Amino acid sequence: MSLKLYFHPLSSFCQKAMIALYENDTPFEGEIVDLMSEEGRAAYLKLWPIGKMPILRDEARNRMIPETSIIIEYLQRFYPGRTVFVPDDVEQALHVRLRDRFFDLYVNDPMQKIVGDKLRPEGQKDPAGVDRAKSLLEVSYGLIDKEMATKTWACGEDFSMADCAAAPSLFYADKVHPFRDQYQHLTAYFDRLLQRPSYARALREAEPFMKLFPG
Ligand SMILES: N[C@@H](CCC(=O)N[C@@H](CS)C(=O)NCC(=O)O)C(=O)O
Repeated sequence: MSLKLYFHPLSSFCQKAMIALYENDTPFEGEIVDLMSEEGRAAYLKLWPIGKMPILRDEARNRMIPETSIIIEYLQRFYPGRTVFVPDDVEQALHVRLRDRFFDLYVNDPMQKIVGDKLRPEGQKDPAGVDRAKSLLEVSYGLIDKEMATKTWACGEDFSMADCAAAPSLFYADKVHPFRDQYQHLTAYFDRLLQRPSYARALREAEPFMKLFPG
């Protein structure tokens, strides 16, 4: 098999890449990375010294691809399928990339800040940083809610890379700073994401690890 994904099923960014792979039934081998163990981390740092998951190895093309948005664009280009993650049309493509960045930077990142803080030992917590992250999530929720009043998926009628970014980030964001009930269109969108078979599968595979999620 040409493609190997180094990942952890619980990780939101790894789920983003898995959704893209599952959308098009792209064959790949998964290797679970344990960044919590010293050995696992050291081995992973040899592959990608930045130490962020996931990373995609393409044996056929002798490439290592980090960064989920680049992984998805790579899949689109070299392993295309029925779901088109980034449209050919230049303006539509920019819109998808913007929405993808939005979910990564303004939902996933603040969510990770809050989760990361829960894992910090007493005395090393950052309440001001957590407050900032929650404020940012509020702004993001409001913007997504408005946006989703007229759309099925993040960029319109077609599922795209932006939806791959949205599903896992919203799932965990709702756990640490709930949006359900307060944001009607966002909630309806999130419910559609939960029904999407590619994400439902990623979520099912994360289930056995969910007890590791703090809080
Ligand atoms: N910009 C990166 C972010 C990846 C990322 O933050 N991954 C998290 C897991 S969800 C991670 O590896 N965290 C481990 C760490 O920071 O030590 C991407 O899109 O791939």
